Amino acid sequence: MSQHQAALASIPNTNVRRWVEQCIELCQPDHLYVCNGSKTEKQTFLDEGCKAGVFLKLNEKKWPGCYYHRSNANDVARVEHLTFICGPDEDVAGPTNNYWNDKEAYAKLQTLFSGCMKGRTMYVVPFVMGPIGSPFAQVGVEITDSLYVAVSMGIMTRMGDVAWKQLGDGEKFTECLHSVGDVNPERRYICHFPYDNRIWSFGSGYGGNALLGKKCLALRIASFLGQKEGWMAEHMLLMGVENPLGEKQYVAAAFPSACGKTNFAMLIPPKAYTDKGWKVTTIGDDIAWMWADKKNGRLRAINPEAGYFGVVPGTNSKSNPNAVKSIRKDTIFTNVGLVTMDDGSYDIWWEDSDWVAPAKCIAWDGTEWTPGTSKKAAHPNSRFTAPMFNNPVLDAAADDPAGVPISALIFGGRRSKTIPLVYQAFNWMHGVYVGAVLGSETTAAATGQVGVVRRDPMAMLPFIGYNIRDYLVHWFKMRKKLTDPPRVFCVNWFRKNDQGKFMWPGFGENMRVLEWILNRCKGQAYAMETPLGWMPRPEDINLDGLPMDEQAMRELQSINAEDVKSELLSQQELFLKLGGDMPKEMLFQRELLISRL
Ligand code: OXD
Ligand code: MN
Repeated sequence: MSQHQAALASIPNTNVRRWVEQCIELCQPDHLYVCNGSKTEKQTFLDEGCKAGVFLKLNEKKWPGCYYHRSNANDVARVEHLTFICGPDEDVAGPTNNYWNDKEAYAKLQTLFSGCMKGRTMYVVPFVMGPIGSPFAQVGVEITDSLYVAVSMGIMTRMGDVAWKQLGDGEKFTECLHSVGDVNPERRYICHFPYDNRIWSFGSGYGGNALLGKKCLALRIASFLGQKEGWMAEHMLLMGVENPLGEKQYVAAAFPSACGKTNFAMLIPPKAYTDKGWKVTTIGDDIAWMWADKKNGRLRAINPEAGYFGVVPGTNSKSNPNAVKSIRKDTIFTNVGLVTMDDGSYDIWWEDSDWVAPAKCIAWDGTEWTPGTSKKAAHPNSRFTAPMFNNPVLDAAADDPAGVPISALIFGGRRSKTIPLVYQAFNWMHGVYVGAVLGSETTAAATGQVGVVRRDPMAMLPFIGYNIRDYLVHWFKMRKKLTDPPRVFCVNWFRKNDQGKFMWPGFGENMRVLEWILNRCKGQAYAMETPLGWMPRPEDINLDGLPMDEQAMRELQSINAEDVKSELLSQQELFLKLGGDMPKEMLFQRELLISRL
């Protein structure tokens, strides 16, 4: 116990110390280690991890400071069916979350955590979500028995002694208790206790279930706190766009999974734009915390994270050159293909990378892979964990505690029909409706049924940490605080023509749409009124250098009244789910849309 006592004494905050003592009693670890976040500590973790088989060091020349990790083959993704919102009554979870009575959840998980760290080390990982010193930064402390989690939290958050400074002798920190247990899906639970500012996660070592600062704290718990305290935690990327005059505007955008959020956040404008001096910079690629600026009534935002946890397959110099540069050093690769080089060192490979396939490699599930094998070398959800400071286009304000002012909010989904390339909502209240009914088509990777439109309100469906009724009301109510609200837009990069071909080139060319959006925010671009919202005429989007004419643009922007009526019917799914709990503003907005049609 004396080893524990010495480590405990290094925790400066008495509230944290008391809680760690309780967790020691429950989990009974052999060793206790309190992380300080230093470089030496990180290297020690990586070296220990290599000895223990948790990490493999990659070839230092090709991948400096990079490591390979493979998770259990049964543990490669978020598990929504095992993710719970817990509280004294069901209302806190609402119709879109799994609910578990808090007393029952605590009782069940206590039996699982009991003695689960015997023979293991308990890592105490203090961290800050948000730039240090920001009034919106939140402190969390994760207790975990996974070295992989401790190292990854060091990349994804501001981790270590900085958190003790941010917390001082305060009481407000999120208690995050995690154990990989025996990595058994039968004993896997991701539980959130929003009333207790607490997360208990058992049985998984996968990022979204185990790096508790990310989806669990920065979205589920934070969205609950935000509703109580009058701010917002959203599943949004944040980017800056500077025009040739040196004027900078910031944009927040929500897209459901598999719609290219990381690509958009690191977009490289077409040459015609960069030649003129346009620049795009990244603040964040996944999560935004936003509030109303008391001084001017505008929306401001920070990215609570410090790293990128991105999908690897498909990352290449065409799809996302800045991501390729961001992952070339100090990155952890999880569940990609593992290649042994001639000198015995290790390389990695993934589908749709910049490299030709190796003659053979070890696939994500640990079996041998050769080209032509029907399975993938890299799991479709294999991930990179990279520090945001690696990003060559990181925005100068990415670490600014004051955050950045948001000019535009963009919602987008994957829709092969019906939804035009871009339109602007009439106002904030209409924009909330547009975001709330956001839909996206399922892809082959995700389910057997391709092309089914799923409603994913604000791209937050799996991440709203409380009742969706109160969440939507909170969005509407934010209007009162925002005397100068951002303009709200809907985009669809994925519309197809009758031959099944994408009508818009996407990727860097999305800059052309962004230009119109940002000019609208400054009152400097034309738009026509349509039943859906304000839309650019074909000549209002810069098509210079694109093999696309105004007629093609007209088709891309066309609205078919019958299709929009079917869309309205399909939105019914969401209205039925909420039933009598649907906020009345949503019903008003739907009536307005019907009357415009
Ligand atoms: C993510 C997700 O991992 O949205 O960011 O699933
Ligand atoms: Mn995400």
